[in-house]
Amino acid sequence: MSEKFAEETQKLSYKEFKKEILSDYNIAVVSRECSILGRREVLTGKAKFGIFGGGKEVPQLAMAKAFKNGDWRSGYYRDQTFMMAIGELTAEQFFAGLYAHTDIKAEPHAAGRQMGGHFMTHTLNEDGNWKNQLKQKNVSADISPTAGQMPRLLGLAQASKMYRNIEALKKTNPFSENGNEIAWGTIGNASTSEGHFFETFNAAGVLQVPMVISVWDDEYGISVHAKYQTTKENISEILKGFQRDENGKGYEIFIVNGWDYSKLIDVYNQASTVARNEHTPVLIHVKELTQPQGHSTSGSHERYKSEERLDWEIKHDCISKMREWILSIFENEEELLNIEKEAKKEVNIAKRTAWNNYLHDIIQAQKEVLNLLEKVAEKSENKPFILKLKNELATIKDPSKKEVLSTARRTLRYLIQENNSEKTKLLQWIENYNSEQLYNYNTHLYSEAKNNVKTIKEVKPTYSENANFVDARVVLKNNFDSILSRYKEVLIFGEDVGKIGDVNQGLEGLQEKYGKLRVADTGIREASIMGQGIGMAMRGLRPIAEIQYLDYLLYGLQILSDDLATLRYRSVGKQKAPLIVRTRGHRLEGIWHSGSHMGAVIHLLRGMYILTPRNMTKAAGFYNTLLQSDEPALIVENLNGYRLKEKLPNNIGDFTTPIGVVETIKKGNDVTVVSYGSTLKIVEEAAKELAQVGIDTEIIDAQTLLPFDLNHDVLKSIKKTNRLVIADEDVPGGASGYLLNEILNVQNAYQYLDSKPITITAKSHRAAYGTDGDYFSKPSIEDVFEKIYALMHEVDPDTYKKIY
Ligand SMILES: Cc1ncc(C[n+]2csc(CCOP(=O)(O)OP(=O)(O)O)c2C)c(N)n1
Ligand SMILES: [Mg+2]
Repeated sequence: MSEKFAEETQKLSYKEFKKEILSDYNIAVVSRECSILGRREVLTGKAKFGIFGGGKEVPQLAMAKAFKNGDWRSGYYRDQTFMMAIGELTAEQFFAGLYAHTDIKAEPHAAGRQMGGHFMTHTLNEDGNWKNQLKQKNVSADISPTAGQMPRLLGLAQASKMYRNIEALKKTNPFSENGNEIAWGTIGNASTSEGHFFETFNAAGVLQVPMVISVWDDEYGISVHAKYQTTKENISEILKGFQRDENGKGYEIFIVNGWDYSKLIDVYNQASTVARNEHTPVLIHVKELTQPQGHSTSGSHERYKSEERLDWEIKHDCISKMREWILSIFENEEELLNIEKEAKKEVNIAKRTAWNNYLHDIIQAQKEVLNLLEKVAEKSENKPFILKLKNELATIKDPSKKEVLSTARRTLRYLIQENNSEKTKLLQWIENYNSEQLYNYNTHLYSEAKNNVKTIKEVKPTYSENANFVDARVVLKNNFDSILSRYKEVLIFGEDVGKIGDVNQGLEGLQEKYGKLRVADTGIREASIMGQGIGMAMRGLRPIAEIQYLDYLLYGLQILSDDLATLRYRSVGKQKAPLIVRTRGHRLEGIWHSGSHMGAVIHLLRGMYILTPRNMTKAAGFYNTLLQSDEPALIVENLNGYRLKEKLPNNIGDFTTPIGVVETIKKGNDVTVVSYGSTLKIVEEAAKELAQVGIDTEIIDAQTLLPFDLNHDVLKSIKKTNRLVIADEDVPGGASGYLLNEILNVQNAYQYLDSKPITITAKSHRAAYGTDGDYFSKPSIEDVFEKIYALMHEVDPDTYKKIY
């Protein structure tokens, strides 16, 4: 027994001490039994896929002991024991997750939306408002991409720093008590090879935030040994330079074997103290862990581990080692045998109960369909065919929803010619069942709460009679000033955001005014800037995280796509992260400062709002709208718009730009032109020239790509003009392809078109540098003029004679 542990335990009575250890042992054994039976359930076909925490039980018991209410975990799929130890996972829930039970009461971790092993706790009430995070243990919803949990971890930890150090945030709140909360990260040894790990690790060292990262080291990443993963096969060894010392702040680094229960408890205690009190980040390298069942149910580890390694794993199994240790102290095997026997029983019962609960409603649905089929068959000319379907369904012992519903739907084909009350009942049943499943599988991509973004009313900018025209960046700057003074939880950060107030001075002077924490420079590390935003937004703050140029969003795009954009959906509306991502893009110079890859962005970021303001007043209005609600969004400002003149509104901070609403910026009768962002200026110029030859365009600013035109105003315009042109700077078929689909298929505008709809886009390659590079890469005024003119030539060749 280690010294510290002995000291701790002296405070407990012998009885309590023993009780706690045996209770821990019980959790470990229950967890292991879940893994063993879980694998069997998959291999016998009752569940689709299994990834379990076998071999990593003991360190998780220690982590759970140090984990306090208000703390956060951002981890990965091996942490079932930790979840059990903090009281947030029962064996029954474990199996409900494995079977994908869609009732969130039975399966609180994802209501079946995520594969087992992906956990969360609920941070939102039914109405979408925050719960008190200080009264619970908080687990941010897991994702599968390796190291994808790291960027968010940084933000979760940084929130504590903000709450501790920003005066205005110190008031009582449901997120933090003086920044005492730790963000605990877990990651597999192999996943530390990912850039996200190193980037986050460095950033947390710079920021000095209360973050404790545990590396569960089992020497493998699926079949690939550490020698292919990690320099020197040792992550703590190569991270030694991060150790804090007399030369500067850094990390506290611990190394401990994963089977050493008492040492682990010491280490986690120390880590907790350092991180909580000093806000120093900590690495705990937990070595000598195993994977007794292999990586997942898709393979077996005998394929890639040597006999010798397999033998070593048996000897170093953390539960066996813990058992040896307990016996060396208490010398009573009887108790342990009893715990093991009871655990087997308990898990078996939990498994059966979860299965029966999961099946209950499906079997009920099966019965209903069998009944309905029996009745429709009676009256149908196709009786034998329907009865065949019915009998097939009846023989399925453990039906899936798919089997039940598809039988019902296929039956309808035999009833096409018939009309009777039994058929109506079957139709009704299908409709009801579909809408129930719609809730189970298709809701919560965006907020469904009362204050969702779409409900925020438009407030137009207003102007004094003698309003000044100013550089457009001043509109933004004044608006950010107003935002920072109104919303104490707003934090703005990114590369060059602090000292110089961003590369276009949209935040000029605001760091001086609001301090280095609220308007902050960051390192060049887009993924973890996004992570800072996600994590802090999960803890009640309102981060505005800047990506310097739209082109560099790609570095942060994975985490936005996999983590932020899926958060509401994967948590079934039980978690949110209302992060605003600010960037600037479209037209300027060269391959990496002219990006307008909006098609790529909108398809990867469903779950966020994608806003493309045509000027800075519109952009400012979007920030104001978003802050009145709680949904994540990306705002793309126009890179070439900051120095253009805009009139300075006199209701800065109050005006809003509505989301999902287009704006007609020029009325016309001949052709509807839909565009957005920088391209609008080109379109407007072309429209003037087209007017000179008698072509009357109607120009519509899409304003928001996600969502697009909820009121179907474009359709109304097309009903008048019967012609459609979409113009943007993305690649052919990019965002223009998306808009075309929205307009033709969602709004059903195809039926009002008298001409082929056309798109005017940039070339497929990226924009070449310089004025001429731009001219030959992106749509020009001449391109827009000529394409629209050619369209009108086709309509009326006599009036609009060929140019070429
Ligand atoms: C980005 C990404 N690449 C690949 C995978 C597939 N994958 C899942 S787990 C895993 C190995 C992870 O090993 P390690 O981090 O050591 O964790 P362990 O499973 O050993 O606990 C891989 C390659 C993934 N989920 N995400
Ligand atoms: Mg591993």
